[in-house]
Amino acid sequence: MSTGDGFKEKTANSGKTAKPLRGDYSAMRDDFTIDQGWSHYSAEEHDRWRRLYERQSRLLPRYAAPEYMDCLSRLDAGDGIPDFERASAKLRQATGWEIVAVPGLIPEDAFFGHLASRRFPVTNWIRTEAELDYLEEPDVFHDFFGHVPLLMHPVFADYMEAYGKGGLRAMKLGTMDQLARLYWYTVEFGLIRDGDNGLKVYGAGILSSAGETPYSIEDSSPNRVAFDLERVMRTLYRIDDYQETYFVIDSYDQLFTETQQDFGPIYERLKGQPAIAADAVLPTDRIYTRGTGARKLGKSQAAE
Ligand code: HBI
Ligand code: FE
Repeated sequence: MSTGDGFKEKTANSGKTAKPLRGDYSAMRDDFTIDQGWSHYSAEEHDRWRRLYERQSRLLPRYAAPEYMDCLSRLDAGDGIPDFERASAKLRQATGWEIVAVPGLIPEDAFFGHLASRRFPVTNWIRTEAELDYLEEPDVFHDFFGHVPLLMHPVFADYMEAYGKGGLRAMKLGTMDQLARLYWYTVEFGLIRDGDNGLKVYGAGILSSAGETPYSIEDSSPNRVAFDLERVMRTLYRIDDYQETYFVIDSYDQLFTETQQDFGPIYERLKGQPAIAADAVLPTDRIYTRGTGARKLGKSQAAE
């Protein structure tokens, strides 16, 4: 087995989490997957899932993209931590995707390799009672409730496979940072225009967060800017707080189309250009809302 502690240090130091990883990586297969161990979940863990699910579900009608809500209901996962095999049967039927259980964060090449083969890695442990509102590493609630539903949507499912293939290419070209920003500002924290109904959430990092779901749509603090691939690929992001800028797509087709082009020339253009601050607004931006930045100001004043 090539992993053991060496991998933990590597991933733990990959900037995603400052602490050693908490999952059980000892039984991992060479592709970094494990058995989910569905029968081992306790009644308390299933109860915690139900409370997280009910709390988030109350927010969905007002804030979530309609396609996400439709897919989530088809997964019928409200009664307890879902059995990945049963959910995979529904996913395969809808879009050919399936879930693979993992102990937590896995190396980028393994992660992209799974996406490129229509397999989504879902962490098999659930957060503790004390982490109900915030945890650093993705747990089964973030991964399943946030990421899995839209894999039932044909166009988004195509985007995720294309993203995985793009990620494998980016690793060879040394342009991982740009690809990670694209993932962050779409798959994790993306907003979408919902016709005349304003902006809605499709990003998993928002949809699995009780606080950031209303914040991303209603709060005056963050910027909301129309999606532009190169702008997103240059823009830094926060891993320790709500986002300072959200990017808005017009449709999932737009996302998929953007990944069909050859990223080579884009990477060439990006090479000479500096990264853009997470709270910046550019003269070239098509702006939905220019944020006040109050959240960041409030925190900095509190820190004084
Ligand atoms: N591993 N299990 C897991 N889940 C992720 O979301 C994940 C990962 N490894 C790497 C990674 N994400 C990021 O590098 C990508 O989001 C770019
Ligand atoms: Fe995620």
